[in-house]
Amino acid sequence: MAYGPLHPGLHCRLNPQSPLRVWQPQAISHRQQQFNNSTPNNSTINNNHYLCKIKPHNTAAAMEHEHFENQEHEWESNLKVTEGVEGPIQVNPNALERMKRNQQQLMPLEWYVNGILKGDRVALSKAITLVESALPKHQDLAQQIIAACLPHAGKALRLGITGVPGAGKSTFIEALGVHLCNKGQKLAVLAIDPSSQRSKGSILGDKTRMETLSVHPNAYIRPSASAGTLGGVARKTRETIILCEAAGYDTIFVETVGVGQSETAVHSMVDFFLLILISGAGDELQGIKRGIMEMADGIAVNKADGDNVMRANRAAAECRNALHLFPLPESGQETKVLTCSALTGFQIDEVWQMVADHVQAIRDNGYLYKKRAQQDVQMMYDSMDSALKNDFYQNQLVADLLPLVESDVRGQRMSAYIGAQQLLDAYFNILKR
Ligand SMILES: Nc1nc2c(ncn2[C@@H]2O[C@H](COP(=O)(O)OP(=O)(O)O)[C@@H](O)[C@H]2O)c(=O)[nH]1
Ligand SMILES: [Mg+2]
Repeated sequence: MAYGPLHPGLHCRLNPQSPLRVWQPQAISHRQQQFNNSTPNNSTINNNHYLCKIKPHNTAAAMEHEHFENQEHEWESNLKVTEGVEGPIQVNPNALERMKRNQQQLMPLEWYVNGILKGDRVALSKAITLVESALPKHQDLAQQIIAACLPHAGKALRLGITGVPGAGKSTFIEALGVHLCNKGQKLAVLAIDPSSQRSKGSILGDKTRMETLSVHPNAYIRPSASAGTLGGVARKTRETIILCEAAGYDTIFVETVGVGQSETAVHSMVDFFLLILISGAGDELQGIKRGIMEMADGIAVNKADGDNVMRANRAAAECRNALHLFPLPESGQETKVLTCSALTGFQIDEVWQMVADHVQAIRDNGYLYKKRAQQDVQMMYDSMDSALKNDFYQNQLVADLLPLVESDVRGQRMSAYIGAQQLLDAYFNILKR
């Protein structure tokens, strides 16, 4: 039996499988107290994660302890756990069943379209659920709704917001969003999060950060689509933008929640791409990919409050210097850098002015239409890519062959290229038949 001296007078054996390897000092002293009060010789603590044995302090007891230690013992818990009592059911199971049935029940096309055009949130939410659904019959209906809504879409200002986790994106959205909604604008907040299948949509957690905004009558916050690949999520977010615009939302925010390529996806669906930065310990621009700086139409150095103001100003100056090295963006507009504080509201209005001025300028010089046309074409290619990929992977023969070929490639019995070619040949032969 292996003991480790984790605490004076306390020897402990950890279960090797246990994820819990850290002792909490209060817990130990409490248990030691328990031992001193109630157990003269030996005590074991077993909470399923670890087995622990407390060594007595006096010599006589210690000898007895040694003797005891040399014997094999069944360890028992001295933590008495009273079994819990199952609480009453919170929701009427019949009502839950009914709700599920209602959710799955499809309404006629006109119900969705008329509802959305009237700005009805229930119709909008249900239509977005169809857009996000993987069921073919839901997808069919969703596409019809989108087609009917398309002529009424396209009028909103679409703002993409990116930045490392913790930069203050959600707090910024709350501050700016409430400001805009109070001025009478209608705002929809969406998030793009390819990782949300695991995290179950982190914007849901953010809803608590957007406390005022989430209950504002002019705001509509929608957790991100949580299905599968980035391509799929991006397509669904684009389609959701169309529905929100048809429902009368004149400002759309899309927040990147996931990391990595989601920036590119958001960039491909918005009019203005705002990068939110925070000042670090000197090397402000370290770790920010040049590509993201190049994509940004404007940069806000957030958390310019308290004793962080100087650092934020310095970070903004460094950003401006770095941007001088980049060529002028295709929009013809220079990338501006401002400092702000989402927490105190400092310069939030100025950041919005920067966005509005930029969008007005590209509307005037015609770049906005070119950009949106490019984005639509990109959406077409993305849709084809994902449809082709789906068809390939859903093909039964491919599904049967794939594990065999993969195992051969993994075992170095076949080159990766030949493996791919064999699968593609099998698929193309079926198509030709
Ligand atoms: N001091 C200060 N803290 C901020 C500011 N904006 C956000 N925070 C804090 O930074 C943390 C992360 O903010 P959050 O909005 O969740 O960041 P996100 O991950 O980019 O969405 C929270 O604890 C916020 O309270 C700001 O302007 N100043
Ligand atoms: Mg957030």
